[in-house]
Amino acid sequence: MSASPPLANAPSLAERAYRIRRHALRMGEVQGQGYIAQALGIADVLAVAYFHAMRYRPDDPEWEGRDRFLLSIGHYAIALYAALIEAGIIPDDEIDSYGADGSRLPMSGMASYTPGMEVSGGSLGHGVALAVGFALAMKRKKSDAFVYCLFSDGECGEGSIWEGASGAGHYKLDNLIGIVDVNNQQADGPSSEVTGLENLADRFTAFGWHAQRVNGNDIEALVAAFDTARALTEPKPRVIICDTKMAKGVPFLEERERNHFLRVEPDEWQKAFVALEAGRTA
Ligand SMILES: Cc1ncc(C[n+]2csc(CCOP(=O)(O)OP(=O)(O)O)c2C)c(N)n1
Ligand SMILES: [Mg+2]
Repeated sequence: MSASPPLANAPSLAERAYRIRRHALRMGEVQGQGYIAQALGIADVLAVAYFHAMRYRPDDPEWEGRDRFLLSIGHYAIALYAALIEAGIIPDDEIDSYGADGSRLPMSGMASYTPGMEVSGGSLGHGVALAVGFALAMKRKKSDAFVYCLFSDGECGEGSIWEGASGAGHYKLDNLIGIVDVNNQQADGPSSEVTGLENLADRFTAFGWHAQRVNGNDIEALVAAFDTARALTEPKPRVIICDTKMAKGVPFLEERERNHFLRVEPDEWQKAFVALEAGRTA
């Protein structure tokens, strides 16, 4: 099974990642603060997922044959909205409504509000178990679609993640691809200090998964990892553990410590857009 071939003159994955970051910054500016550093950090992963790996129809987000993308970390909604805007599933002009009453873009992911948002989030720890249910259902329907689930390093401190991981291994869910964002940050400080990140890949292998660990800000490495995960014939769920840098692409924000919930002052936004543009490679 392969994703659609790239169109001639289609933007490069690096350009997609740049645009995803820019959409996220624009949403961040609407509220002046938020989970902006996470969105900048995960943009390369989302670019490869949405513009290299996944099958979907932008004009028909409910298309039955689509790959499912489950966002376990509801606070990363800003990142997924940015990818969905870039994918043409959400119109660009909704950015100004981000976080407002009645908006389709609430600050935490809500499945019933937003096209392309498969599950609601907010309470951490549920995505992997939900993905197990989705993956089992897809198998029953004889679908060849994949179920992707994005969760986070801090979230791996939730026991329910490992209950889900155990179930996925038990049912040999080879249609499930987990993606872990390891930015070594969570609400209370570095994840390596707060809940520990030791032997993360080994933990998944012990539960019967195929595990890869990659630089989540290296597009080529991500393409190879997604290709491997999709092409594998072993009857196992797969996980791609992605080491990312918070606020990637905006150096003065990358340097900020404790950027779990980032406040950017009104006079800093222009500087952020300029810094992002300066690093544009495509
Ligand atoms: C069950 C649950 N416990 C606590 C929280 C509060 N909370 C919101 S984000 C977060 C940090 C989670 O870690 P991670 O996603 O790695 O943080 P980030 O990388 O975004 O800084 C916490 C504890 C929550 N949303 N749900
Ligand atoms: Mg984290």
